[in-house]
Amino acid sequence: MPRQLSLAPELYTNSNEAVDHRYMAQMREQDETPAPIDPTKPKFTLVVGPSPFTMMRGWEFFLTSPYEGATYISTVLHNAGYPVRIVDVRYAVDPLNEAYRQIMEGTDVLGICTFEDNFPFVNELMTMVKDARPDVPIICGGSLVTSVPHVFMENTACDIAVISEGEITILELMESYCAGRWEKDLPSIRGICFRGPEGKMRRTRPRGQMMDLDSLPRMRLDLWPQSKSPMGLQPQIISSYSRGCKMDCSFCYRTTPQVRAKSPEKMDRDLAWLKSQYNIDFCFFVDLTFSSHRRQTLEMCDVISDHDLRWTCLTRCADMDQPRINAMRDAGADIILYGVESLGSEVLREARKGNSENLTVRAMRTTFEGGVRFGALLIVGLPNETEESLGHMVEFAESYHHVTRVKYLSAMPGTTVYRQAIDKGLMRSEVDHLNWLSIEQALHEDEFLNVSGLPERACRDAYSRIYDAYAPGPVMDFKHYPEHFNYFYPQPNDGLERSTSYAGPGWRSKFSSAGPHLVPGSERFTLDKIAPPEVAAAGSLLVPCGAKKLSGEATLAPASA
Ligand code: B12
Ligand code: SF4
Repeated sequence: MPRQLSLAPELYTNSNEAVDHRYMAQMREQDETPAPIDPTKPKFTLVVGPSPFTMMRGWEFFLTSPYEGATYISTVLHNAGYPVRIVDVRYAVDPLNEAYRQIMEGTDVLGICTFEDNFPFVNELMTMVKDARPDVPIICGGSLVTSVPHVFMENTACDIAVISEGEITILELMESYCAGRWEKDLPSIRGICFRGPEGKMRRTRPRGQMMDLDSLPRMRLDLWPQSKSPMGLQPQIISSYSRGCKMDCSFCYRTTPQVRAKSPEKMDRDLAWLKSQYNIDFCFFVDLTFSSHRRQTLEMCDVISDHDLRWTCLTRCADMDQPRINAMRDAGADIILYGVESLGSEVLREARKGNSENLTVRAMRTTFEGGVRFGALLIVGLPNETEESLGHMVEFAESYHHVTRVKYLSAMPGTTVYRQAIDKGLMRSEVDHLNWLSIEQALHEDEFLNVSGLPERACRDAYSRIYDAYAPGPVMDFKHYPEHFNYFYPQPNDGLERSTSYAGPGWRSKFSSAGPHLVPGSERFTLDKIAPPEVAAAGSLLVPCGAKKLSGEATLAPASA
């Protein structure tokens, strides 16, 4: 347990009351034998909104894959007999009107997945739905509403905010709703915020996290609309064996921070199901730190190796050694993503990262020697970064060409960095900041909150050079490109021989990043419009960001590229 916990203390509790055990038992039973869909039960629509986030070449599958949070929420409801529909507008041209249209096709209760980068969409959608159908209750869940429930309850039409893990809470909420008992029950349903009769936000006791992840059902990926599309489900999926992280970095938000893991037997059953039902061939294990515990990592690799998968995962440099890398290689690991973030010792100390340049170099050598690819995740603009330490990071990237993601530091709600940004007056209001976060595309022209105080030019130059030094992602033959996608920056430079020997010559010559189009109206949220002038001047003067040039200057390549 870290010494200083920066996230809300209520996130560190356990779902260990009688009611939790009842629903965990129900989830297990209904995984074996799902209840038949009962047409008299309320129709539950779950909306997955747009994100401006782009991915570098070889990682596009990550943007379009069904993902775990929405899958688990819809699966437990489906298995309990509710008619559930996922409305996935992640890459619709006009996500707001498309989501509204689909909701109006038949919804009794609306669930919305909230993320750091979709506040304006969620906010505007809730207003539209409430105007048309005030009788439809709106339940929000996910990382954003968990980090700032007060913003939702004070500024939006959200009726109920589900905090942290959602499987038990949504089952309890819906059972009570079906029985017409919300008025009486809501104050005692743990893990929610709702509006009391006087209109004031009320927060119930925390739900906490399940201690036994084996209660989770096997994921029903066929609930996603992609499974009914002409090409069917993509064979690359997102999955995990654990939730939480033992660390507490200053810039990172964890919706379910406590470390909990499935048993190897459960993992084996899950992978066998995913393989046989959905014919998957690649998995991104999104455990926050896949290799944190040596014995467990070895056990999980043993399980994975029985399922003939190629895969990738996220982890920490400090949590790698020869036995782990060998087991990961033997189980099919293609590239391992490491949260390097920075090389500056003062930067890493301030960020509570528990990493150092030495550990990074050691992890990189261990990974290379194990025959696995090393992918560094880097941040430009953390507190205490200097021009010198940034320059060193650029040299590191250009020497090895093993970067898989670079981002400007983002003040994510609920984190230490976020609170510091508020204290320093970098935001006019939390709502302004949330609106602004919806235009961050993970491209070099993004606007940024200049927390480090470095010159904008130094940050942008470092970003561009690091970006150009990245390695190919693991899925170069991705076929499920959506019809409406944006393709950025053809890059004729192949980088090191290591990259071409993996991905072939010209591997990023058509585009080097791809992602959805920005949502119409994004131009309302640029820093010059929503932040103090000195803040806009420090991180948005030199290049127009995507939202400023919405007229469409991005390079477009054919959809089938
Ligand atoms: C896979 C992943 C992605 C993928 C897939 C997208 C996705 N939407 O999941 C991609 C690459 C696209 C992605 C992109 C981004 N991500 Co991301 N991502 C993750 C990751 C690694 C796993 C998510 C996951 O599946 N978790 C496991 C599931 C079970 O947990 P969950 O998603 O929180 O869902 C549970 C509850 O939140 C709740 N719940 C969720 N939705 C709903 C809806 C309802 C109605 C209810 C009742 C409950 C409920 O119940 C679920 C089950 O318990 C997490 C880290 C992590 N391990 O959680 C980060 C994380 C979610 N991402 C994060 C961020 C910031 C982003 C980006 C904005 C990029 C950025 N700026 O860095 C983008 C945009 C996200 C988006 N709009 O989709 C942050 C979110 C912080 C925040 N406060 O919002 C996280 C927590 C990582 C981190 N520590 O920084 N991400
Ligand atoms: S950045 Fe990584 S190591 Fe740090 S708290 Fe987040 S998931 Fe854990």
